[in-house]
Amino acid sequence: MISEKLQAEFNQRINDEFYAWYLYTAMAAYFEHDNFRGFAHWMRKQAEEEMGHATKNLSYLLERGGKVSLKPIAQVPDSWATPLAAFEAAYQHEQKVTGIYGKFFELAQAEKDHAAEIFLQWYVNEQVEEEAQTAQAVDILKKIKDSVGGLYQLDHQLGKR
Ligand code: OFO
Repeated sequence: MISEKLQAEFNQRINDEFYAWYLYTAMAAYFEHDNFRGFAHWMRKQAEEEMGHATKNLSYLLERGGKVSLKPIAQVPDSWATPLAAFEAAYQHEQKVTGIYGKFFELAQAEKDHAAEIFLQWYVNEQVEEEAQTAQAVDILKKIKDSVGGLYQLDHQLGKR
């Protein structure tokens, strides 16, 4: 049986991951509206991943005999000033999530819940990829600056995700 403390944290993580799904869905809609179909496709794929992260936590909490309690999902923005601003927001979001899972992992260690600790290692590792891919897009967009050609080339590339 999982502790009350960890149960509350798992419920919060489920909410965080649904929020991430919401955020990337909003970004996909923003890009599609602006006819950046490749960026939109990339964001939709990312949103699907976030839904997977949410349900992975949810299934685990149930498997451990915990109670799932779904909270409201906070509102997300509906537009960003530029593609760079959107990817910067995505990168900042992922950095925040990395910190959250780091603290959660430490809590599982403090609670001596070895099973939860091992389970959470997956998220700690996943965040390496989550940060790397958004950081890479930010870096390229900064290099592209105002080049429309460069922007559409990246749009095409990310559309292959
Ligand atoms: Fe769930 O990794 Fe991004 O937020």
